[in-house]
Amino acid sequence: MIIKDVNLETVCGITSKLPENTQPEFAFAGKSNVGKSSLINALMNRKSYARISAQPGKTQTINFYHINDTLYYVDLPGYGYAKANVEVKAKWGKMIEDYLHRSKMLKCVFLLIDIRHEPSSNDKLMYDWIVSQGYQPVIIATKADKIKRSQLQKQMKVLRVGLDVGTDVLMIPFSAETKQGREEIWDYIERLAEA
Ligand SMILES: Nc1nc2c(ncn2[C@@H]2O[C@H](COP(=O)(O)OP(=O)(O)OP(=O)(O)O)[C@@H](O)[C@H]2O)c(=O)[nH]1
Ligand SMILES: [Mg+2]
Repeated sequence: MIIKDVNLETVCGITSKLPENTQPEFAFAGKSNVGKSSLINALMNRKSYARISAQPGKTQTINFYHINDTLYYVDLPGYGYAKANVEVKAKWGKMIEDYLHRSKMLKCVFLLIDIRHEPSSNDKLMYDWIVSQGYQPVIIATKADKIKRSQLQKQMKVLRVGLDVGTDVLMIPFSAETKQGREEIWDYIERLAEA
């Protein structure tokens, strides 16, 4: 995908109304700090257009990035951010649920899981919940640069077992450092956007 133009078009907080976009949307979900904003930056060919932080809980809104005036990347707030208070956490959860439930243009949800760790109960809940909303999530195994190449297959298996998904579910290892996996994700998005 050639990125000609990116524009943070809509930012939705807990009280904002969600946009009614008419072009395909691709959403990125996953726990706090897993690398959602970093992936979106890589997919936009921008270093830091989407805000990234070493501190979890950076993205606290739903951000719609308009790409080439043809499709949207949707950066979701991370779940399981321990420091947020219960009320805030519940509101973020509701916001993500509302979005997945209501979007008419959502083509695919990418669920990001850190390649180094066994999926948490929240990851599993999120996976099952996305499925229950009628979407088949694509798993992105993030931070692939943090493990040895020789460990890659083994760690992918750990994610599959943890989420209880077979090899029929697409899982793409990705690194924002090396950009491993970026082309594959772009190709996938392009294909769905045109479909
Ligand atoms: N080594 C390495 N670090 C990464 C990678 N992706 C993200 N990080 C780091 O992980 C931290 C969190 O990245 P973000 O992209 O902000 O994560 P997020 O999922 O958007 O987090 P929230 O907005 O809090 O939900 C930052 O310090 C990033 O630099 C990766 O592929 N490799
Ligand atoms: Mg973020």
